[in-house]
Amino acid sequence: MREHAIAAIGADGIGPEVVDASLEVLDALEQRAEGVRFRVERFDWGTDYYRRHGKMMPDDGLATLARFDAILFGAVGAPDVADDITLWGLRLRICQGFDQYANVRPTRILPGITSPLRHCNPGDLDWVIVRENSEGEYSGHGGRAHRGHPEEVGTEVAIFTRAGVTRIMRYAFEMARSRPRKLLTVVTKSNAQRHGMVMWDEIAAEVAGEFPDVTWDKMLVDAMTVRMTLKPQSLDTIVATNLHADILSDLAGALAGSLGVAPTANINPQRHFPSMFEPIHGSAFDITGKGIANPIASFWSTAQMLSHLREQSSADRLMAAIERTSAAGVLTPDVGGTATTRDVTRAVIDAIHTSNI
Ligand code: GGG
Repeated sequence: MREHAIAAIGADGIGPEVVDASLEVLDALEQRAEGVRFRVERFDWGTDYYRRHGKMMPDDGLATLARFDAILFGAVGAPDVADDITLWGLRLRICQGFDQYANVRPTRILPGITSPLRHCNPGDLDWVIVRENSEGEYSGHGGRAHRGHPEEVGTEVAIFTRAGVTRIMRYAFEMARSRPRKLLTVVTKSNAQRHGMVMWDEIAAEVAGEFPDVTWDKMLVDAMTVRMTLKPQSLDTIVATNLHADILSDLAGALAGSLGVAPTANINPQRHFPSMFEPIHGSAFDITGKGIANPIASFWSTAQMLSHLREQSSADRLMAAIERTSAAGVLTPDVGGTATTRDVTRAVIDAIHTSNI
């Protein structure tokens, strides 16, 4: 029996709704697979926890999570608590504490879902964005002085290290090499940011020497938004800094139909720590509790988790079930349908039970 310990943290807004749906799906996958068991433990950390305890998770939260094989996460953010507290107190604390330096964001137009791009066929948009997930603009360095005075100053320092840039470039080139087109675009802003970003470009060129079979090019982040919109088929694997990739992947999700279908994996490639899987979207307070959150991003993230746990046949079965459900038009309102979270979850579970994969 292969047993995997999964920590489930729904956290805020629609996070618990989509994580609960994913756990039902995981249960169905366990029933279909031979010799696999998912031992799930739920944690009530997040903004409600913060309101009760003054912190987003307990002080020994990372030590608790370290005992698990993977983390399934929902979303953070609440209207009445500052976003930097909720983000740094939970999601970034886990990403940085567990050195999950590679954030992997696949984007595809699923069958039955329409891209807002005119003339864009499903095969024209098939990308993986690799987001540097441990440093850069999210290093947390900077400060404030002379608060409230006219001469107040605030600094936000982006830190790029040779070690950090080299490892994410290697990860991205490996990812590009594993895909049929072997094509990588390195996103930069080295025309205006002339220190860290110039080093980023230099290291990209150095690492490229280790991957002669991968074709690569370089794009300024502003021009990249244009290329993603007008020539989506010219892209395949993309690597960008923490902030650039955060922005570009929201655009990617929208171009694929909705952020409601956009998954992400926060990976510690060395497996020294558990990796974390979550939808790209945030807590979406405007639709919380209405039962219409799109669970597909969380399901797809669950498929990423299964691949990471080396349960590839369950991952394939889940992706096939998601595609069968979207192709059949069982879609939530964000992608033009009238289905509820429950309807989509039931359809995916049915597809898991009846598939021949
Ligand atoms: N599930 C993703 C999530 O909760 N994101 C909240 C957020 O504000 N993220 C900002 C960021 O990752 O840069």
